[in-house]
Amino acid sequence: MPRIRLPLPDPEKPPPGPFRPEFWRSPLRSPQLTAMLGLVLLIGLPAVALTGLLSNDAYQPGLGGNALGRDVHGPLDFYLFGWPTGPSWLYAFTQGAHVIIGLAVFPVVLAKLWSVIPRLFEWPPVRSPAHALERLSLALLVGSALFEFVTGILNIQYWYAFPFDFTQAHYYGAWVFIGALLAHIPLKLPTMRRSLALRKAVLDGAGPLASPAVDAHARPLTSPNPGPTTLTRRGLLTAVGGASLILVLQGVGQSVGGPLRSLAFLLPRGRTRPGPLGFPVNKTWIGTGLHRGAVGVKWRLTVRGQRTVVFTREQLLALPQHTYDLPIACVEGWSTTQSWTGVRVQDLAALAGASGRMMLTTVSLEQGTYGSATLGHEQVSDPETLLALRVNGLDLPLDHGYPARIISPAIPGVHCTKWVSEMQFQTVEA
Ligand SMILES: Nc1nc2c(c(=O)[nH]1)N[C@H]1C(S)=C(S)[C@@H](COP(=O)(O)O)O[C@H]1N2
Ligand SMILES: [Mo]
Repeated sequence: MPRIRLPLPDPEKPPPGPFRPEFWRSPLRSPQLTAMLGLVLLIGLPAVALTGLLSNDAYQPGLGGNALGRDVHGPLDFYLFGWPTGPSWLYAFTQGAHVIIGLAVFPVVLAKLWSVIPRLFEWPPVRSPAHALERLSLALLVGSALFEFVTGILNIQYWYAFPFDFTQAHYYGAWVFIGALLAHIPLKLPTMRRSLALRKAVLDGAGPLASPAVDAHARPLTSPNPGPTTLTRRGLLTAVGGASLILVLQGVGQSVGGPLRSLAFLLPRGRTRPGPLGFPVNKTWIGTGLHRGAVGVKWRLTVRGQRTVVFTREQLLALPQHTYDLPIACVEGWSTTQSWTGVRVQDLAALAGASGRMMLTTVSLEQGTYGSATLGHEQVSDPETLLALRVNGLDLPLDHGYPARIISPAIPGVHCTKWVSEMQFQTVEA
């Protein structure tokens, strides 16, 4: 058998173009720049990941029909705790933080990728099995980071430009990202610390910068053939920081709302389409395509527990009414607190003979993804969880879910079903 020889690339002779170190001419690239950006991401990225996992928990995907929307759960579908109902602004806070910090670090991620781009064209592309593994983990890290940021930002703009389900893709993409990040941090932490220490030594007057020799094989980030300086490093960092700040203002305007809402120049809801009471409408009544008659005098609410009870809106209004200030906090990051009045979900459970640890499935007149949601025991047993009939002292507007909608403290807005027609209480094991 003749030995087959693969034409291995000559390590000394990279093909022309980006594979040659002198192709990369920016005088700004250096291990120190990469380390500074890395330090910001070392704090920012775990914060985004953690608040994202909290958001997943708040969606209560373990309950039928919620979030991941699957009945079969894989090994990564774990939820550490039942989502609490207090403080009522909890989800508005964690999700606002997820969106704001995510927006803030996005320009830093792009700058960091720019700072290491010569490494993408290392020559030879693969030196050893270990090197191949390292490059694969980097490909997963960069790919999943870009995927998470792009899908997240498109999603908060309500631009569903992708053919797959956002929640599932963003959730499983996050696990790829978290795994790759956990592998990357311990590998690169020593390099980052050495680069920052070196920078400090230079600032303290210890002499000219020398690249820290951490990995002798890796392509140096500093250009061997630097072009003229057109932007200082401080100028670059100011531009990146400025971009972050603008996006943070957008995020704060969107999440905190109120007068700050006018800051949110990218806001897809509320600025361009304020609701009838001046707070955002996610899906409008017209958007459901339902017939007006469906919410007229013929509308009934069916409540199923041990027995089935049917209510007209007048009968619901004749039950004890309670008023609470509660936020609607959407996964897209916006939130708004209003004063809701209606019947306690607890009271409706009692009228249908349901008791003990319960979960509740709400069904809307509207069918489809948002037409049903499940609330867990924590929500059902909270006295502030209402079937709201009125908001800010007025009958619910059609756009906000007339004749009746769910409102419950600290949960994602997507669980606050509008145009409710049926409530099903089920007893669950403790
Ligand atoms: N039937 C139905 N209920 C719904 C929705 C919907 O599209 N259809 N959107 C949900 C989402 S995602 C949010 S954030 C809130 C928004 O409530 P609002 O439109 O009254 O602000 O309603 C929730 N309830
Ligand atoms: Mo939402």
